[in-house]
Amino acid sequence: MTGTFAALAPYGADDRVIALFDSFAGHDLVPGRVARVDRDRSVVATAEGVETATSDELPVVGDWVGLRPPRGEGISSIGAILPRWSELSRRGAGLIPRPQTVAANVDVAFIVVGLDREPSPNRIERELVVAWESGARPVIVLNKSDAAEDPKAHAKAVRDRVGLVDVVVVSALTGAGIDELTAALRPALTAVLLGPSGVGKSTLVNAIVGEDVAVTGAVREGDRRGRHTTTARSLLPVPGGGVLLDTPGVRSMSLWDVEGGLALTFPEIEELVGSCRFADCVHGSEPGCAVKDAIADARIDPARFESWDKLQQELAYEARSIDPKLLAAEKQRSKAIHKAMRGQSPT
Ligand SMILES: Nc1nc2c(ncn2[C@@H]2O[C@H](COP(=O)(O)OP(=O)(O)OP(=O)(O)O)[C@@H](O)[C@H]2O)c(=O)[nH]1
Ligand SMILES: [Mg+2]
Ligand SMILES: [Zn+2]
Repeated sequence: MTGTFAALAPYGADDRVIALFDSFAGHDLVPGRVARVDRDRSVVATAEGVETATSDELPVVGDWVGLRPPRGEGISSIGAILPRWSELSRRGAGLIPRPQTVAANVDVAFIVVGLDREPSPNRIERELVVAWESGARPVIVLNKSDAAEDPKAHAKAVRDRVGLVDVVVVSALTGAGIDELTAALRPALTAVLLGPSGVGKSTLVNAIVGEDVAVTGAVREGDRRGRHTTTARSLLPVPGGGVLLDTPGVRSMSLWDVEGGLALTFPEIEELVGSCRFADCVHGSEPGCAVKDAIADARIDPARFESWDKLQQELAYEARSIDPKLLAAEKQRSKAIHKAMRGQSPT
């Protein structure tokens, strides 16, 4: 790798990125990667340094783009957003359901948990679903091991619950376990840090990078919640290789179109749903339910079933709110139920 792309190696340029530019960008465009988006301006890292650019179509952090240099005075504009190999999306805010992509071209998702509070397996599973759906490989990072009485017990409980996903126990404060995170990174690999405010995402970034590149903030005394210190998503090169994407903590990740992520997070359940006697089994009290049978034989953890069921219902709700046909079918069904119930009432 030489020239332009060698200079972009700290931001994750490698052979796959070169191939993308060869196939999808004109040679008059300057290669760069979006390090941050500020309203309608993008901060783009190029071989020459970091510059601000305008664009018609807004990219997201992590996008590889081709910049069109300014004519005369003014600033560059984004002439091409290259195809993405992974996309982290959620349901956008607002009444009308629509997806919002928040980051692109991420390879690993560090799902950060603070051990200064009781970890929530349901929350971890929700984040696993979003991570798997994006195309990134999830790693669960149990941070603040120094603040937990028995971090090993927490790790065991989480491992027992999530199955085959990697779980690492670290302390951004003391540095314990940080080498395991660094080992998960390598040149050209981009890792996003996900998790609620206050779990120590930015402190971890600083511990991995080896200097204070991200601003951190104390949690509230009472409930250990964070104060939303990080306000923008930004890419940060790691000196030993790899790129980190620090994100602002969100209270809860709203789901958008995550069937694939759900299947990868709960393979043992999704494997069985096709074997229920009724095709539309909701795994309640129907006879011949393969899922309920598996729970009865302890082949499925009931807590995981409950977590899966909740996420599944949330998805179905979203789907109904956008698909008029589904909505109509649901109305028909509840009408029929009401009618049947009226028939049974002892008036
Ligand atoms: N005891 C202990 N405290 C930690 C550790 N890591 C982070 N903290 C503290 O937790 C608080 C929150 O850390 P941040 O890194 O700002 O958390 P964040 O996840 O980036 O939060 P937002 O940016 O608000 O989403 C700070 O007071 C950190 O010093 C750790 O390993 N042990
Ligand atoms: Mg932060
Ligand atoms: Zn069933």
